[in-house]
Amino acid sequence: MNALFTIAGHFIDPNTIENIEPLGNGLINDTYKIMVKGEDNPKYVLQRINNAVFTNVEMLQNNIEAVTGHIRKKYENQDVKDIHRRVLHFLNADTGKTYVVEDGKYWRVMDFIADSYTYDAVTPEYAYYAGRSFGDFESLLIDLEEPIGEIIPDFHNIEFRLKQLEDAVADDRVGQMREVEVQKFVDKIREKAEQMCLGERLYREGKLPKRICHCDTKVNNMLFDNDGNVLCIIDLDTVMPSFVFSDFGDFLRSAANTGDEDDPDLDHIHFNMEIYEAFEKGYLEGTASFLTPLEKELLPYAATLFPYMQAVRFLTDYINGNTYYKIRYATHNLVRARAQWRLFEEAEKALL
Ligand code: GN1
Ligand code: MG
Repeated sequence: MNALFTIAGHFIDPNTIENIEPLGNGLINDTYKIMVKGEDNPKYVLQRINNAVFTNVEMLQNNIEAVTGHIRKKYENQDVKDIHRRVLHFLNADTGKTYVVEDGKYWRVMDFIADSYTYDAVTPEYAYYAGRSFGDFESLLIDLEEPIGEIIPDFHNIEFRLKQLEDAVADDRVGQMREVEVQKFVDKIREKAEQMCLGERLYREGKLPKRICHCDTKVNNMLFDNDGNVLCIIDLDTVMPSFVFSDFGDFLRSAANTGDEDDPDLDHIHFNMEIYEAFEKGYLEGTASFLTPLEKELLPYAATLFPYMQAVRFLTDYINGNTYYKIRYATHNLVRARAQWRLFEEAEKALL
């Protein structure tokens, strides 16, 4: 714990810190809440940025500051109340930047938003608000002038993800390709590949735009208040130019799944159309000013693309020997991939 106090001390007076405790369940970064003396609620969030995943932390923080700054300015002009609860705010460190490097590890601190809640599952009503909020988020950023770097190149490019899978299969670093299930899994993925690469083809034909998207719209990346209103969009690391499919598809990948992302019991996994419809309604309202007919038409495709892509990514990591996602047991990525594949099949049944 002492090491964490020292790191936090670059951002705040270390003598005020009471305790630093783990927070949340992200698969990439490590997150903690900072309790300060004399206050019941946590006051700050301390986060270690996974710089194996986000290799350009300078660009990462520049992106986030551009995005939060732009949204904050708009809220100020609209006289929005409680702006500090609606947009993330990162603290400056004694280095003059919003991050510090200690022993090759990167850290940042943001304000904790008290009396806020995250959920791993939502009702249709909450899904509607979420759709509206992610739509508004894209809409707020539509006129952002500062350039936003592609922080993880080809992050949601399914052709690239399939190429990574093929490379993993060819390398077979840890011998997973001996498993018949894995071979068959790869074959099933290949059979659907052409169909799922539709978005990239349309992009090359100049028919599909990229917009500034959140790119990690899992249900638990949104804070709600006591009354179920959406407070704030969090986890802004992956904000970058992408197809709007990213935000639409990734939300439903988590929210419309009646099971868990890593559910070992595939019978739990169905695609909840009520959630889909509620989210779509909100999302179409939030994006009404800019979404093109083609983007709208392809929203069902987006909802199938994301479980497909996530199955590809989890399976690739499994074949590579689990170097990317945090795992809790040896076959965790395979279990996740199976669950995402089932969700893909269920989404296809429901939507296409
Ligand atoms: C990762 O960090 P977290 O858990 O919010 C991943 C997403 C995946 C997700 C799967 C940078 O997000 O792309 O969809 O896990 N983020 C990165 O749960 O790879
Ligand atoms: Mg997250």
